Amino acid sequence: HGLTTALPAALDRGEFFIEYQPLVHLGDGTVHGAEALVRWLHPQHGVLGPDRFIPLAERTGLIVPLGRWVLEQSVRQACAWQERNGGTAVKPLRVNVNLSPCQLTHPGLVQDTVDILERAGLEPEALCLEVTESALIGADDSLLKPLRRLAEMGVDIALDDFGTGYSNLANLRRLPVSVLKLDRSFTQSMQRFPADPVDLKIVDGIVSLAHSLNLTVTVEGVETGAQAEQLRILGCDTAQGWYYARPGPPDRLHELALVDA
Ligand code: G
Ligand code: G
Ligand code: MN
Ligand code: NA
Repeated sequence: HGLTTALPAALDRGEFFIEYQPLVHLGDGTVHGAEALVRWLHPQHGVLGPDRFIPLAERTGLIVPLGRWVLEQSVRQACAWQERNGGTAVKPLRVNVNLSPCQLTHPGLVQDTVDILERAGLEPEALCLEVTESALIGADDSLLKPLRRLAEMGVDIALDDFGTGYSNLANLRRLPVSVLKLDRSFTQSMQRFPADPVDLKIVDGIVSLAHSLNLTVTVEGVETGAQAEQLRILGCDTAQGWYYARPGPPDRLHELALVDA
């Protein structure tokens, strides 16, 4: 109601902003890139998280222009990081952007993405698009085709929230994904040291399968060093969570990356 009617004007008025949460390599702790997470600075209600307005934006169709805006900002930000890091030993920083199911079915997705990358001058390999597992459940070829085209260009496709309910491991081989993002619930079960042996086996199995399919594994929601260590031993590749950093302004990522250099 109130928020829904205010949404379109909010985009025009520039009330949305993006925080970035770092992704680090579990092996050496260096920064790999960051996930873009959109927020709404509402004039009356203050900062609203995506859970408060993304569902409304999806229902009203605003998610298409909003998602395009998030993608453009994030791609430009990745370029800015790379330029500021030019000449240092830091590997090019990458950016992850969430796509909602409505954006997947929108016919402009591939061309918009190509245009945004070209305008900014960012190599496609520096972009990762995150799609939830549930969005691809039972996906037919028309839905997978744009993702496949983006993957062929070099864009990484990540399966977000992997392992939350619908997991169909056999389905993985027909999806054009290159990254599995293990859901936070797996990380939470690594809280105790040693973790529950069954949970360890499940994560171990997922990581082995992912690697045998040439997928990299990112873990979400890492809050302690013990979790990071167990997930590193299990072979997970990259990690994200409050243990490393909360979502924050773009300049913080640049500082973290330089500290690692
Ligand atoms: O950090 P946080 O509470 O902001 O994220 C909550 C959820 O909102 C995450 O699951 C994330 O996937 C989703 N989200 C954040 N930014 C975007 C966005 O730009 N587009 C879409 N579709 N989802 C987003
Ligand atoms: O895309 P996705 O659903 O994964 O969005 C990440 C969500 O998880 C955001 O809401 C973000 O604020 C939250 N988050 C990120 N790191 C942590 C963490 O270490 N612990 C917990 N509990 N939540 C986290
Ligand atoms: Mn995500
Ligand atoms: Na997620």
